[in-house]
Amino acid sequence: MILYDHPLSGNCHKVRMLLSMLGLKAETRFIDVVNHAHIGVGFERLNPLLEIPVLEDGTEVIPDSQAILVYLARKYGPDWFPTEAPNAAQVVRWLAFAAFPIAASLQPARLYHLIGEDGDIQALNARCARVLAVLDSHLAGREWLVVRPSIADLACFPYVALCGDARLSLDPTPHVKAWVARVKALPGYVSMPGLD
Ligand SMILES: N[C@@H](CCC(=O)N[C@@H](CS)C(=O)NCC(=O)O)C(=O)O
Repeated sequence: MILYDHPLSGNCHKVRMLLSMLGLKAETRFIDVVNHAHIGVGFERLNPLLEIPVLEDGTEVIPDSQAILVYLARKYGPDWFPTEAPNAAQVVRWLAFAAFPIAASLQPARLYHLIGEDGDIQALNARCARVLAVLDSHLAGREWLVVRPSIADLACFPYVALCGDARLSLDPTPHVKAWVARVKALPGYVSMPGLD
């Protein structure tokens, strides 16, 4: 398996966590998305959107962190993606939450501070607060986003847990803070810069 990766990418980290939790090894290929060095060098054959992560597993090429989590769970770790209809639907709901609300708030707020990416930081901070409040009320009285640890938790985890890079605190959302600690305690958990 090959993971096209950048060590500071939270989206790549979702995949690194699941690979490790499943005891799978992947060769990593560094893709310098920060300096746009992946444009015009053939990377678009792997992902026409020019985004990482991309996973290659034999002849399969899977772009998008959520899609990769689904692939890895279905193929190598079925416990991570419940199949009963209500739980499967809830997992997809939180994969979508990672792909849209989190990707439009915590991810760009982090990049604004970390690498000086353009953005309206006040608007982003307001969106981050809403996203964290939604998660906090869902996690009140629950340990995991869906009945047990699943790819839903891994999809939502990185940019929430990396909120210090976005100069945000989890103190106002104690249920989210406790969930972050639970994810970090899962067997096979791996860290990345900004998470400790
Ligand atoms: N929906 C995608 C988003 C991936 C994404 O935002 N990747 C960023 C790095 S974390 C990227 O490759 N950006 C490069 C660019 O936009 O040029 C996923 O979940 O994998």
